[in-house]
Amino acid sequence: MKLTIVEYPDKRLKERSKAVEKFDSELHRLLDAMYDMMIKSNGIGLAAVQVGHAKQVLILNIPDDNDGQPIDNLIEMINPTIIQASGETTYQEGCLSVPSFYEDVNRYEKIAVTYQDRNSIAKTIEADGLLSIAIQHEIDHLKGILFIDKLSYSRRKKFEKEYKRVQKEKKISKE
Ligand code: QAP
Ligand code: CO
Repeated sequence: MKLTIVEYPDKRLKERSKAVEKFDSELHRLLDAMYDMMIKSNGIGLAAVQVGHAKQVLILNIPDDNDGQPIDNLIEMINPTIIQASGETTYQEGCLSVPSFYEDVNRYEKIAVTYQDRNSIAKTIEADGLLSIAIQHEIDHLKGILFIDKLSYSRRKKFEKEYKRVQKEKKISKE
């Protein structure tokens, strides 16, 4: 399966992803291809809508303290729902669909999430720290929300200006 990253301002990123009903080999192929794409792109999280599949599928691979990114840390979530949330935290987020831009975003500190794994087995996970932030970021993708949608009006304006400038530079350097 060949995948490409959908980048802002592509309208497909605003789509609401649909619940997965079939836990078949096609879903497994999508998950495997998403993992390859995420690692190749130096990402720690990826939602299916970011590779053009508006399905409630996301993967996470948070690095360890010693900076490695072991596959043991891979979490695959199908049809996730946040069932508990508490506290507040701020983190400078980025996104593979909004390349080269990072900005502070407020999130819940701790969450509990129910989801299904690739074999449709129901799971519950409690998360804090970077994993909690990453899950919230990826679940937002399933609702068509990007981290830049959560910025204040003035920071969003600053983003639009800077992003357009960088996109223009990228275009010129390709010519
Ligand atoms: C979502 O983001 C996330 O701009 C995952 O040039 C963000 O993997 C989770 C990336 C913040 C937790 C905290 C971004 C790679 C990767 C870029 C990513 C880039 C190269 C972003
Ligand atoms: Co993202």
